Amino acid sequence: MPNKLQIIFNSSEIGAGTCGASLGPQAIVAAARQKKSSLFHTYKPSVLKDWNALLDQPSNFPFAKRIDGMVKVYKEVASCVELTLKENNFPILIAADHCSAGGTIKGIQNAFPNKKLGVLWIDAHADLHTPYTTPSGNMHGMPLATAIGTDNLSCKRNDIDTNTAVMWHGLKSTALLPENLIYVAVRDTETEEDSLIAEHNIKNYTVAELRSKGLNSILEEIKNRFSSCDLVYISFDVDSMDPKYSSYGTGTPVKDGLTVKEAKTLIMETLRMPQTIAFELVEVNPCLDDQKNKMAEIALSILEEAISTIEQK
Ligand SMILES: [Mn+2]
Repeated sequence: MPNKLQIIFNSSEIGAGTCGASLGPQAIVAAARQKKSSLFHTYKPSVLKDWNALLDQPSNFPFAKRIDGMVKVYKEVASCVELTLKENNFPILIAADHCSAGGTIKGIQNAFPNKKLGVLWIDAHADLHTPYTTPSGNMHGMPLATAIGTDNLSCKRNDIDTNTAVMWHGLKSTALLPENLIYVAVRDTETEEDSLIAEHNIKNYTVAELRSKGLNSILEEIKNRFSSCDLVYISFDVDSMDPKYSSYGTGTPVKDGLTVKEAKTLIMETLRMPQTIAFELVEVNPCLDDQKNKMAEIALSILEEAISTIEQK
């Protein structure tokens, strides 16, 4: 059982293609204040440094934009997560772009180098691109490639410069074995990612499978798949949810996603697993919201439920 919870705000958005996700954590704070919640008084967030000023100038690295800043972001996130876990506290990260998760996974590995990690990745996207395969150069599509330590050279489409190659190599680790990665709701992938998913036989619970088998049976399967893992980390991108049930307040919304209730059930039941030691929520972008601050309000309600679930562990 963890001693206590530690909320961590990471406002880095240098990995995203659309700006505004850096305002996500503060939009969630605004939603809490609006409903007179004292959540952020009870759990005072640690606020990480960001390198978002890099967005005010062109990037020199077209196939891994602002990777010079991303190296720093990974270190910042990893060291905070490592420290939080070593103090036997439960980290809850509220982050802007999903690249944050690459730092989180590194931090977990640094805290527990000999333990086997499982990752539940709830997202519309597979985030398995590398600088060698990316069509956009946006690094928020790459965190899982760094965590499993792949270049995916068999699908190479870009010739990258030496600086990018060296920095990319530094971000990679073997913190996560592909067989211990489970996707939920991934539905917007590119062929280079599909090839890695097939090569490593990575399981993706599609929204259709989840509805046909039922959430309870999917959760049983997830528990079985994680039974050989010592630790579990949940990485939740709000774009896993269908914009028609949530809102368009996220950088890359994709239709046909989860309902808010399905997302909550998946997260809460996985949080109840004894091995689960970290949770992250990412990609709330209030600049893009078509319904005032609705995505942040939904994120807040997920956060509140997650906290009460962890408190009961
Ligand atoms: Mn996503």
